[in-house]
Amino acid sequence: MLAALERKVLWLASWMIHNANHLRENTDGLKVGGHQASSASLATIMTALYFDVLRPQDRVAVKPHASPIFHAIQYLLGRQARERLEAFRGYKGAQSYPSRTKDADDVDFSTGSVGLGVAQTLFSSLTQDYVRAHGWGLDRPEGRMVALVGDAELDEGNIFEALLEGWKQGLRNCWWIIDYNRQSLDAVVREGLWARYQQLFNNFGWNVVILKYGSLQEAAFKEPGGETLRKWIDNCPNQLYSALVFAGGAAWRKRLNDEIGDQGNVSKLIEKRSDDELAALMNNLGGHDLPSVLNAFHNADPEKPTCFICYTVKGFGLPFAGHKDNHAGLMTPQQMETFRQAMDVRPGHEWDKFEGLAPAAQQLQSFLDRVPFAAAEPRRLNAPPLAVPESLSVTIQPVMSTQTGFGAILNEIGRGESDFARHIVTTSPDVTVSTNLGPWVNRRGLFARQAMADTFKSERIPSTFNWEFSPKGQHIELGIAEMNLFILLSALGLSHTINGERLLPIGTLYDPFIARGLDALNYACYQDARFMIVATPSGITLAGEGGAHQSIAEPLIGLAQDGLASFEPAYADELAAIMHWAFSYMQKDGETAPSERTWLRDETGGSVYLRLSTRPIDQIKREMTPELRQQIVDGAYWQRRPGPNCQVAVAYTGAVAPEAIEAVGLMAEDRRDVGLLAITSADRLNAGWTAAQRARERGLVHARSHIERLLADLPPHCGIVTVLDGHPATLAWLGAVAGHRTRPLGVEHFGQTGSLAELYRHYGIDANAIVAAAQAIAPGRPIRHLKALP
Ligand SMILES: Cc1ncc(C[n+]2csc(CCOP(=O)(O)OP(=O)(O)O)c2C)c(N)n1
Ligand SMILES: [Mg+2]
Repeated sequence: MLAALERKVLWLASWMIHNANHLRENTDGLKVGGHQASSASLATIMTALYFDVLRPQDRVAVKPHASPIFHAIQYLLGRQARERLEAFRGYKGAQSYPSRTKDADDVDFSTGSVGLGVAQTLFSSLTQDYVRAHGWGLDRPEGRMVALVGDAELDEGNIFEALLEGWKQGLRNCWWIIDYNRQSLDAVVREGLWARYQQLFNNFGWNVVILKYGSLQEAAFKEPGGETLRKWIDNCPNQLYSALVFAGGAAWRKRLNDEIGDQGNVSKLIEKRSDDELAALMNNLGGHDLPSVLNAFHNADPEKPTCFICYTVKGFGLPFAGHKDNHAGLMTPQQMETFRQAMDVRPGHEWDKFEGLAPAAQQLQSFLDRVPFAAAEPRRLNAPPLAVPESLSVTIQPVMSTQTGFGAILNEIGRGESDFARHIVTTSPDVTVSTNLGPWVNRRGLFARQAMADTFKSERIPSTFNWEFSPKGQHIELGIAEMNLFILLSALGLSHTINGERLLPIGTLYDPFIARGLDALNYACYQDARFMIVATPSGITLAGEGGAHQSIAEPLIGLAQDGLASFEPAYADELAAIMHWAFSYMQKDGETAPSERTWLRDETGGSVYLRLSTRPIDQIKREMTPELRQQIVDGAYWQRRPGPNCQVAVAYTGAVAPEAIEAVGLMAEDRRDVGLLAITSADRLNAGWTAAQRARERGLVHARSHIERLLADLPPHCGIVTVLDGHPATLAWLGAVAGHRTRPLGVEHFGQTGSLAELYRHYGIDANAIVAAAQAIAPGRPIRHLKALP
């Protein structure tokens, strides 16, 4: 039965690709892409997994190019529509690479950027352990987190970073199945890679299972002369093996005869097989042998992570099997026709599920109906939102930084025993203390499956921080790798759909190092994982630390990254309002229609990025009215409303608030009614503005976004000076909203060490630079307090 399904899966995947209209054309005008070969090498393994081995609670990251095989399997299981397969790689069709958010057929983990899906399974397994250690979801069976990994995928460094972390955290229930087809995109891989992998995985505490020979080969090795054949196979270089797979039976015969053919027994072994039989024998690698594959999977130990190195042939069963140029290769119409005949598929019956298979349709269907993986509905779980407290309390010191505010807010949350507090999980790549998570960790402890005492504490050596690990801890301490931070956040942030238990994950790191994990952050957002990142310190405000630690481009990342609402507050009360909103926003999963007030799609929810600073600044004594709170969350408010005679306004973000305020003061005598706009989220302002414009273009003439309403207070001839400690383009677009002349100030060049005042002056974001810019765009009488610029 499985063999028939394997055949069908290979056919459907090949047909799907052949049929797709959206493939690139190469320079000769031939269609390429679709990755028929790359998919085919996993046909056997995925047949075994999905139709036999997997259980509904298991979760799989399928390597990007095996997407057609995955969709074909889902189709056979009745979970994918034929129309989507017909539209593979097309609009609203099955996606080129499995996508949790864009595919309709229950993709567990998206893949595409190689290496990330693999690491996601490891962190998902740790997340499952975290959830269960906290006593949640114990009525459900434990799932195995499985990655189907291309062998060239293991070149990605993030995999090794994850391996190290998995070893530290006592990883279990995780399988990495390596499709060892010894081919990457361009070429054939180096000899003997498997041995490096084996050592490496063993070193990190994994079991390693090598599936090299199929059962046909094992049987042949037992024949007289079989050992010689085995030795020949073992010594055959990857390139040659691939080339012979491509060339077929006659070529195998010639080569084997040339090299080992004069050795009596082995000659007989070769002679007694036809060309086709010989090719079948030589292609019968472990990863294409159902009995070997099933046996290996069924005997894996859940208590240890397991790496299966499965020898396969790229393009197995297809005419270009083994050819090193096959990566994007597509079967020609003639080859497809031959393949169709070989598969016994009649024209017009290409999509029929049981066409050309030996077992009766009824038998096949009743087998499919009983497949364990497809037994429970639905596999994708959910958890109700956790109630967020009315407000987050924080004692505002007269002078404080947003980073201190963050530590204080979490410390307050940490005092409580609410469900909300219990579901927060924090994590940081070795910057827990320096990002102010210390007080929270002191209260809630570090997580480990096995308790570990803080030796400093037990030895009674005074220390500010209590570093005790237990299964109840709520902080996951990571090594420095930022990739791991974001993939862990991705796993924690999907816990509600994978474990049926919602977590509120918060990750902290230094702002510039977002770039180090950026692809993983993008990946986490693409999967719609829900988390909060708190990035601090940021910008040249970090003066003394120098250019390597001073972020410039991150505000633009915040603006552009889909799935991530970005904020950069200046004051602690703003931060409390934003975090309060964020905890609800992270849990939303509603309508896609935008709000008619802001044109933001807040009901769909998302993740949140807070760019914070270590700079202590004077706080404003004020009441947090509901209106102010709303505006802070919407992205901006007039800190000083522009008067009717206003000629210039200053719009600032974040830590440069004191410079903006000072500049407004310096100008007051010479420019009337100067406005001061506090921008807490350039991202949300920009998104609302774009959406409102689109709505108007569609005929909703009254659509107005928050920034449009705010700037309506500003006379048209006014100039706007924008300023932030980050790239000036972040706010430069404000001028386009209502056509105000705008001068954007910010940091464009690498930072350096110096005092705050020196750096702000050097990069042109101090009060004097703001005044100079104001004078230039809002001419009038000279501003008396303006000094010559350096
Ligand atoms: C981060 C990233 N870089 C590059 C690519 C382009 N790419 C897709 S698959 C691939 C290599 C495929 O080799 P392997 O993992 O061995 O898979 P196979 O095709 O052999 O099954 C490359 C370089 C990618 N998808 N992601
Ligand atoms: Mg490969």
